[in-house]
Order: sequence, then structure tokens, then C-alpha cells
Amino acid sequence: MESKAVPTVELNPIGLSLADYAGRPSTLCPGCGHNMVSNAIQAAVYEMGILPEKIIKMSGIGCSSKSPNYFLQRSFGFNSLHGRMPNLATGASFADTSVKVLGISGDGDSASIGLGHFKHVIRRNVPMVYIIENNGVYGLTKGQFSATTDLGLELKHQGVNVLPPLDLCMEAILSGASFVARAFAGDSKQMKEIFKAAFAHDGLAIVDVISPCVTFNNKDESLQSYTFGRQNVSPLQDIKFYLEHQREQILDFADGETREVDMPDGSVIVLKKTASDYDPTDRMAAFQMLAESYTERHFITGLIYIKRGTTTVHEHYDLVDEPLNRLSVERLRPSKAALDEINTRFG
Ligand SMILES: Cc1ncc(C[n+]2csc(CCOP(=O)(O)OP(=O)(O)O)c2C)c(N)n1
Ligand code: SF4
Ligand SMILES: [Mg+2]
Repeated sequence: MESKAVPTVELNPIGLSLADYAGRPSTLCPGCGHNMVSNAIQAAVYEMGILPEKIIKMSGIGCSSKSPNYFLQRSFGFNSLHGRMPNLATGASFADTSVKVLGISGDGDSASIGLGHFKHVIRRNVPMVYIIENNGVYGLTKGQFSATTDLGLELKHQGVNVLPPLDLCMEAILSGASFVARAFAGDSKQMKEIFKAAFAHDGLAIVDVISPCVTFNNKDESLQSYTFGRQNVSPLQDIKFYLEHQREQILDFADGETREVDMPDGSVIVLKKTASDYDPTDRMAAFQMLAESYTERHFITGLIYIKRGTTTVHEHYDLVDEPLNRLSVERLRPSKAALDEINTRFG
């Protein structure tokens, strides 16, 4: 009798399959860019071999902020208030330093109502991955213009947008971000490599993903549409991320001029030169490139800026190694002697 081949499930370095990183079935519109982002996050975390329970998903309000339901079902998650994800994420990060914080937001959430919080969480350098699913509209509330909608865009129910857009990558670099990247939901391969690099970064990592809303902002000329993205995408580099144990594979990719960025956990980002040689460690070059890309309408993607060795908010406040949420009341409460000493200082 012929024996049937049993399909093999590929396991990651910690023995889990891709299915262990899945979420619930998506209820977003078919074709929504946010679904591509969910898939890329699932694949990135699986390939990095991070235990799902070691990630906490924080979000605001919007279709984008609903999307954490659709990946990493085993991770903890908190759907907060519109524009307030950064504040909740800061608290979670302080309470438990042993988990990696993953913030998911939208352009309305981060560039409109939450812009102040966006800038302050960056300024504080809370160690987290902060992904904006940027579609240039308020998708959940049926397509109003957001602060990233292109100037002059005309939409059926909204008319013409008369206000200039904010560039969240530019705002992030201005606010002191040490990792800033832009991805396109239509390019899953590049998006996944960028997410892996963001997870390996030892400070706050911003990834602005152009993630089309196929229901309310999908006109060909819109900066955030699939058509515009596909026709005008201009990657800064060919990017690939290697874990420490994969370093010997770099040679397979490194055919051509490359730049390597060593990450704190022994992993490495390898950037292969494309048409121009762009240096992502040059902050002024990053501003210039973002300004030019907007005026010339090039849709740039890739690693825009990186600075290693910045001080995180945990280091500024000298947090103990043991997570605060696991310290006993006895250890959290200052002793009488310590309180007396503090009172004497103020006496
Ligand atoms: C304080 C407050 N103001 C307004 C709203 C209504 N509201 C819900 S989602 C949303 C915009 C969402 O847009 P975005 O963050 O871009 O997410 P998308 O749906 O486009 O993914 C707004 C204005 C709200 N929920 N709370
Ligand atoms: S309305 Fe737009 S953003 Fe919301 S799920 Fe549909 S396509 Fe996605
Ligand atoms: Mg939006």
C-alpha cells in the first residue's frame, strides 16, 4: 500500500509554527492594506523566534487599531483610546520590562488626535515598536481627511483637501527617534524585513506603513493608494535582516555594495545599495531625502534613519532589572528608615 506523505510544519528557533502566531479571522474589508501588515507582523515575529507571550500589543481606535486582533492571538493586547496608545504603551513598558511592546496605530490616531502623544513617546525613547498603518483617511468613521491626506486630493464625499499633509517620518526624526522606516503594504517582503529590524532595535522604532484603504481612499492619484504606491515606489535600499545564528548567510545576499548595521542582540541589518548610495545614519540627509521625495512625488521606502546606543526611558529612570509588576508589596514599599531619610531631606 502506498504511504501518504505527511506535510511537515516548519518550526522556528523556539519550536513554534507560523500558526502559533496567527490571530482571529480579519473582519476588515477584503484588500485592506492593514491585513497585509498583520500578516507581515505574524511572519516577522515567527521568524525572529520571539515567544508570542513576550509581546504586548497596544493600540488606539480605528480600523488599524482593531487589527491587533488579527495576529498574535497568544500575546496580550490592550485596545485603548483614540490617539492615546503611546501613553498606555509607556505605562505597560514601565510595568513590565520583560515584554516587548508593539504599538499599532493609524494616521488619524497618530498624526491627528494623537500627534502630541506620538511626539512625546518618541522624545522619551520608550523601547517599543511603533507601527502606523497610514491610509491618509479616517477609515473606521467612513473616510474623512486625516493629517496625512495629500494636499489637493479630491474624494467623493469629502471634496478637496486644502491642508498640507504631515510626514510622520519627518515628525519622528525631528522628535529624536533613533529608528525610522517606511514600508508599503503592497511589498510584504520588504515590510517583514523592516519589522524584524525594528524588533531588534534597542529604543523606540517607528515604522510608517503606507497601507491603502480600498474603500475610502483608493483613487489612483492618491499618495496612499496601491496604484500610486506600485507606480512610484522607490526603495532606498534592498534590506535584509539576519539573526545572530544566520550571519553566515549574509554572503548569499551581499553581492554588490552593502552597508551593515549591527544590532545589540548580535543580529544584523544588511542594506544593499540600489540606484543611489543613501546613508541612514545621516540625520540631515534623511530630512533632505524626505522633503525631496514629497515634492518630487517619489514614494520612498526602507530604513530612513538609524542611530544606535541611545538612552531609553528605562535607563533614564534607572529601573531595576526585575519587572515592577512582579515585585512584592514589601519590596515596592520603602522601609521606615528609607522614608525617614527622604523626609529628613525635605525637612
Ligand atoms: C476621542 C475620539 N474622537 C473621535 C473618535 C471617532 N473616531 C474613531 S476612529 C477615528 C479615526 C480613525 O482613523 P485612523 O487612525 O487613521 O484609522 P483607520 O480607521 O484609518 O485605520 C475617529 C475620528 C473617537 N473614537 N474618539
Ligand atoms: S474602511 Fe478602509 S481602513 Fe477600514 S477596513 Fe475597510 S479598507 Fe480597511
Ligand atoms: Mg487612517
